[in-house]
Amino acid sequence: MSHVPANLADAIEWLSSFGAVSEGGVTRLLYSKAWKEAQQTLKEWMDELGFQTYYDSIGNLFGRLSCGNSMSPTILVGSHVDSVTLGGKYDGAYGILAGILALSYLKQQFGEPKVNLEIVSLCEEEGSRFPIACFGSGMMTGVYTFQDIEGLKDSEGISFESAMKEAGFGFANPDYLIRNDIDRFVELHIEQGPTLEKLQKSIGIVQTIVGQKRFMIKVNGESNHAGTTLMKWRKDPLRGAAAMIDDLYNLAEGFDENLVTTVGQLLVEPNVSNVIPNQVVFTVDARHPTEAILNSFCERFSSRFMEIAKQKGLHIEIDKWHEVQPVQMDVKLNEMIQDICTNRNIGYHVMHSGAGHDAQLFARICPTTILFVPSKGGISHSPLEYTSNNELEIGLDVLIELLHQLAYK
Ligand code: HGY
Ligand code: MN
Ligand code: MN
Repeated sequence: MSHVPANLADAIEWLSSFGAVSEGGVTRLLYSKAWKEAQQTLKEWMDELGFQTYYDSIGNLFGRLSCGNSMSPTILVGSHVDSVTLGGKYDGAYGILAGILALSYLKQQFGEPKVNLEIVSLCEEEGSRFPIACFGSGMMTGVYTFQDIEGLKDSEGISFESAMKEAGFGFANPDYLIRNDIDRFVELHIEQGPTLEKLQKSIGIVQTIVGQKRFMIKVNGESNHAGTTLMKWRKDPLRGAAAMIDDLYNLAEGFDENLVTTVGQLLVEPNVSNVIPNQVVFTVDARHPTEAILNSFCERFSSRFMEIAKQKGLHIEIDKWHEVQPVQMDVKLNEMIQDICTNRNIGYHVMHSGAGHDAQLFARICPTTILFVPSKGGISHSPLEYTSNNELEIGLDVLIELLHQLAYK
C-alpha cells in the first residue's frame, strides 16, 4: 500500500483523494473508477491491519474481526463510500474510516472480540448516479432485490447492471445473500446540519431519522417557435412546472415546521433559448419525522400539480422512485452512548436526523443507532463540508468505547 493513514484526519484526506474535484470536494459515484479504487484501497488497508476482508456480490466491502465462532452474532459498524456529485470529504467516509480505526484499536488493545465485529464500507447510499438510494444496505436487509435495479440507467444512459459488472460485481447467483447474523448496527456520521454547532455540543444522539419520499415529475407540453406562437396558443411545460414548484414551496412553508421539501434537479428539453420547451423534468424530495404528515403533504402537492397541469393543458407524470419510513433508533444503544458521554464529560444532544442514512434500513432488522459529530456551519453535500479533527476524534473515542462494551464485555 502506497500510503497507510496515520490517524483519522490523515485518513479523511487520503480517502477524499479518490474522486477529488477541483472545488475541494469529492465526486465518488457508485461503480465509478474512483469508487472502485477507494474500495480496493480500503480493502488493502484492512488486510494490512489483519482484518478478514471480503466483498459481497454487489460491492459492499467488509473487514471482520472474528471471535472464533462463525455462529455467533455480528456487531456491524459502518457507512457508505459513495458521495453526491460535488460532495464533501466527510459524508459517509467518516463513518467508514472511524470504524476501521476503532476495530484496529480494539484488536491491538483487547485482541479477539467475544462476538464477531465487522466494519462495512457500503457501496451506495446517496442515489446520486442511479435512481435508487441505500442500495448497499437495502440489499443486505432485504428491502431490495436485484429486480429493483432492472432498467435503471444513469444520466449517460449506462445501465446499472452494466456498471455493476464493469466494476466486477453482480455475477453471483441471483439470490443476494441477506445477512441474518447482524445483532447491532452502529453508524458514526457528520450531522450535516447546524444544531450541534449552535448548541456547542460534541455528540448528537439520534432518536428518529426522518422519513423521505423522492419523486421525478415529468411535465409535457407542446414545443414551438418562441417568436411566432402567441401566448394564448401555448402549452408551455416550463410555465406549468414553475407554477407547480412555487406552489410546492408555499404549501411546505405553511404545512409543518419539520416538513422540508427540495427541488434539486430541473431539466428542460430541448433547452434552447428560442424554443418553447416540449418537456420539463424536475425532482421533489420531501421529508418529515412523522409518516402521516409526510404522506399528507405528498398527497396534497401531487393533486395540486395535477390541477395545474389540467388548467394549462399539460400532461404530467408523477413517479415516486424512493421512499423510506421514519424510523426510531434503539433506546438501549442510545442510553449506552449517553452514559459514555456523561462519564467522559462530553456534551451531547438528543435529536432527530433530517438526513437519511443506511441506519434507517438496518433498523428494520436489528437494534440500530447513529451518532453525529458537528458540521461547520451545518454545511454538507458541498465541498465546503468540514468537521474539525478534534470533533472527529471525540466521535471516534465514543464509538470505540461503545464497540468495546458491545463486543468485548
Ligand atoms: O439525502 C440524504 O439525506 C442523505 O445524505 N443521502
Ligand atoms: Mn449524503
Ligand atoms: Mn451520508
